[in-house]
Amino acid sequence: MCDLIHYCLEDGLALIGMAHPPVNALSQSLRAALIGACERAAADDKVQAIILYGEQGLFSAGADITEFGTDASFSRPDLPNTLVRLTEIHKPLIAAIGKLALGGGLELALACGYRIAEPGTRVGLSEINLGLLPGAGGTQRLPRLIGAESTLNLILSGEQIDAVRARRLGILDRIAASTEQLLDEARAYANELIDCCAPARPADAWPKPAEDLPDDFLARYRAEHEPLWKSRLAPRLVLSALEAACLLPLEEGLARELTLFKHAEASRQSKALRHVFFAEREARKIPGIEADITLRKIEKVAVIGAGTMGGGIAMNFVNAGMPVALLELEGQALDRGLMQIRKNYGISVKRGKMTTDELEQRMDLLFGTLDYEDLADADLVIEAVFENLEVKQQVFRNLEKICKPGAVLATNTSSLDVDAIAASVSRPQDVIGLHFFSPANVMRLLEVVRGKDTAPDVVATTMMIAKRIGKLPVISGVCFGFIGNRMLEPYAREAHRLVLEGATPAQVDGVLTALDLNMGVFSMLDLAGIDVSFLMRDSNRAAIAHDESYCRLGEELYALGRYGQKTGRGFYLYEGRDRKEDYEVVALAERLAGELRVSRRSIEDQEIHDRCLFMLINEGIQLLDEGIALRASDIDLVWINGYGFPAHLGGPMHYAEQLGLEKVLAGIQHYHHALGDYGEMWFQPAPLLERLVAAGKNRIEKI
Ligand code: T1G
Repeated sequence: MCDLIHYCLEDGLALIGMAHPPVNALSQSLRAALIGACERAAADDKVQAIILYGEQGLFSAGADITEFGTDASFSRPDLPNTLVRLTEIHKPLIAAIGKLALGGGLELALACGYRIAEPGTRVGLSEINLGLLPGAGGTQRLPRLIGAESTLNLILSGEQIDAVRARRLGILDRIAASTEQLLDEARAYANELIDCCAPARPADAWPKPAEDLPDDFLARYRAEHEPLWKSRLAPRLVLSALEAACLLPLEEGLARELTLFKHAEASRQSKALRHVFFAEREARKIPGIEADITLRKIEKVAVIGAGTMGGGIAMNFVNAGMPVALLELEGQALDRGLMQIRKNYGISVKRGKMTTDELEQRMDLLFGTLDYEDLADADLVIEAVFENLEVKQQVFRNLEKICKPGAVLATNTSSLDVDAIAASVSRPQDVIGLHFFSPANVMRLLEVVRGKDTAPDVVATTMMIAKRIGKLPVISGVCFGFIGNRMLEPYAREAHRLVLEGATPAQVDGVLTALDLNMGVFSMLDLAGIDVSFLMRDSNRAAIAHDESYCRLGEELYALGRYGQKTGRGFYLYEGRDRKEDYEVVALAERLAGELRVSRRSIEDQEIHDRCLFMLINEGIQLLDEGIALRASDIDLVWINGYGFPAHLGGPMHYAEQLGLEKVLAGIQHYHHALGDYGEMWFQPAPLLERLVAAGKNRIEKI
């Protein structure tokens, strides 16, 4: 038997172990080996039952994603037909599931007649996260096992569920006592099935998957959920596949599923989401830093500042089971911070996501203090104090006196110069930027800002700890705004300038949300606070090239005390959670345009799209050229996970490649000439963009 499959015959049982590390991705070679082994077992009279398991423990993470979009995806034996064949084997086939069965991995287990899993197993049909739908029987077999509604919820969530819930739903027949006992219990299960002459496959638990549902269930489901799907294709295809499961015989349903899957696989949205999947894994790899570099031990964490950011940052580590010392200067501020953390966890308890015991266990990991001395044994210290360079430098000078050698000293600054902060201590090699996005305990993105002196092991250690606390770390070099906020500047500049030129905030935001961005520029600024963006720009005036032609609108609103949602008025009017256009803002824009001699006109949506997006893209390409961002896909991850850019567009860089770099450059050149002095000043194509187009390239990379 080839090395992808371990085949063992013992006491009438064929044990077939999949050995295709790291995740038993069901590539063509593994499919061929698997079907060969199963056919061998089916044909062997000495074999009375078959057990399928993951040789290294993990069962399977599904189809091989690298095959999608290539001929290998459906190269024989393709997965759908492989699984049909497994269902035809006339002997009990038991899936012994270790660790994970995702996507095609779970479909493989569903093609088996019986399923037993180890206690820590997680299963799911996660194809939706790749812009796909289950394409090897999941949309047809699972409804016949657990019903249409449970299947729909599981597929559309794309989530992994634990073994207990999977057992309760009926996906698993049994849960082994432990990981170590999984195979033994699978053997015992197989022998029980043999002894009681169990059928190769039990009868469908739900022969009519929707028999307990109203006739209009799917129509109502679509009507209720479609607005949330925005322009996403995959959820709509999933619904069509479930409809087939409810209305058609299995064989016809499988054919329908295959048609829908191929449509999804060929879609731009799935290509974009597959790009994002691999981008997230690529982001962990830092050129010049060996994957096996010795990391610093991080067991004790300290956070300085118990405000919104500091509290959120502390929660990340507490959630990962790590003790955190939370330092404040005043008792009241510390108490407020600890109370807010407790309140945040209390919301999770109310939502049933946490028990009160778990809340107390987490709070017990928090140690509030007013004394820097209590930070002496911390392995990692993160400051989240007021966004002012001098204040932060003083904090680091204090840390230098207190912290043990080798402690990592991190700043949560969102835009200040990390090198200037590092220069305030004599151990700059221990200093790094960890830019959390607010709310820090929710947002996945973490910009890891590498100073010029930051030690490689400090970079590698923080990348590891980021993953440990469930963050998506993206490396950035030091510049104003790092990657995300640096790109936000020109993107927001165009939005502001367009309002001076005749658009309204709602029109600009409408164009951006029509592209499926979570929020437009102005609703985002109202949420973050016009005061916050004003103070950030005010404290960095030298760092941001700007002219008042677009800053004045925000500055006037700031001066009027209109900070956005927090004051009920910003670019919009807020009544509770309702957001309304405010014609005073339009009148203000008209006045400012007069003062600044900006001519006003009716503006097409396409111009709004092109000016905002092309300037966003241009800045990203410039960041790549400067070496601030390591790769274009990192930039995509920042904007998807930090700014709500739709993942099904792949991020601004991937989107630019889909639009065509030539078109982006032509658009920038057009506005360079079409907008007078303003255009000449701001619509400067990034040299790398010009070089890529001149070289006939449409893939954004440094040349
Ligand atoms: N195919 C190919 N490579 C995969 C893979 C997959 N399914 N899953 C992981 N890898 C690679 C990954 O790129 C990385 O490679 C290495 O394995 C370790 O992964 C027909 C159509 C399983 C939870 O969506 O969610 O089945 O960077 O770094 O953090 O209906 O990987 O080391 O070179 O992520 O421990 C459905 C996707 C596919 C699961 C492990 N399956 N994978 O996370 O390690 S579509 C999925 C994951 C499908 C069928 C449909 C995670 C993980 P490298 P990792 P991890």
